Amino acid sequence: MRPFGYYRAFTNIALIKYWGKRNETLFLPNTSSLSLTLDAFYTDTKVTPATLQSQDIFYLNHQLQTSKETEKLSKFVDLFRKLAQSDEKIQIESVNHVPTAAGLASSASGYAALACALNQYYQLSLSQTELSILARQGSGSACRSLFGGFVLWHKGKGDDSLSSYSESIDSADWDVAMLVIVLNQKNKKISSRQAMAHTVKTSPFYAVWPQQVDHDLQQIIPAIQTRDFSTVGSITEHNAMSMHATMIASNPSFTYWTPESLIAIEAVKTLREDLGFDCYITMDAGPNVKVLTRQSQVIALKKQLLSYFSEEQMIIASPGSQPIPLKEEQTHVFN
Ligand code: 2P0
Repeated sequence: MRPFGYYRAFTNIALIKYWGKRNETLFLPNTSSLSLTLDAFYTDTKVTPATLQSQDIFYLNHQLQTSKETEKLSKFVDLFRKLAQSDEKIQIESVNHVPTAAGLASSASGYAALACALNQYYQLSLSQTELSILARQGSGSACRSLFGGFVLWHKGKGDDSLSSYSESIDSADWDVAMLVIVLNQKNKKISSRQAMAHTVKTSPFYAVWPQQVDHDLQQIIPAIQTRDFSTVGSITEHNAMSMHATMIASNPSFTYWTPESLIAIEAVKTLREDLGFDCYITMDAGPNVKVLTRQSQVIALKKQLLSYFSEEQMIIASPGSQPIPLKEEQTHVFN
């Protein structure tokens, strides 16, 4: 039978953020971080032998990618080829299932899906933990998408790659949801990779960031375990605001926030303070605002936010699972 790998991996949103690397080659972070995997956004990735064996071939959303893009991915595939003692070239077809123009990062689900598809293709039988270590070397946040629910990515020690992996700490099969408010990207986007390096180098506020992350993790993990939603929410919101403060304090300063982001932040705070919704904000390397809320309140919350944003701008997500294998007959998504 012709070798084949085909997986779906879900994206994740950090509640305690990863911002800054201690080793840029191995993607080793300065701090641990914690995320929630979401069911609404995912990547499907298929790996098959390359038609011509001279080079890897990469299609993203049905478009053949440039040799520069493909080379980046080939370096990642080399990690698996080394383990499989293979020099075979492959074809990778990835489709991101993220609503059009959502501007949500897909590198987390992308590298997680690719790691799983390569594991299957090369019949490596690697564990989820081992796959999280490999996915990390494609994009840091990808290592958290190897698991479902609430996921902790351990920062690890020194330059020891094997010490920095993720694990699921709670399945999140309780009253948890996320409402993603999709906003326009007006500023020129600075990649998160460049942005975090710039923050580490120039922001005086970055000096206190690792201590804050340690403190936030110590508080949020027991709150998740006891399902203390409002504590989980307030730590999440404060952690995100603090990460963005480190960026604003970098030199030259920058921010991913837009005027619409501020409108969303204020609206969510008003609904919490005036109407008693359990809703808390988090934001990443873009203007979109994600609202951590209760599954039991998310529809009513979305209704309230319709006075600010359109139906199409708001996407409800539930906790997602670890990556799932797809069957060959499901390849219709590639047609
Ligand atoms: C996170 N972000 O924890 C943080 C919060 C964005 C803000 O991880 O350089 O694409 O590939 O390791 O994982 C986005 O950065 O960066 C990210 P690389 P990545 O989710």
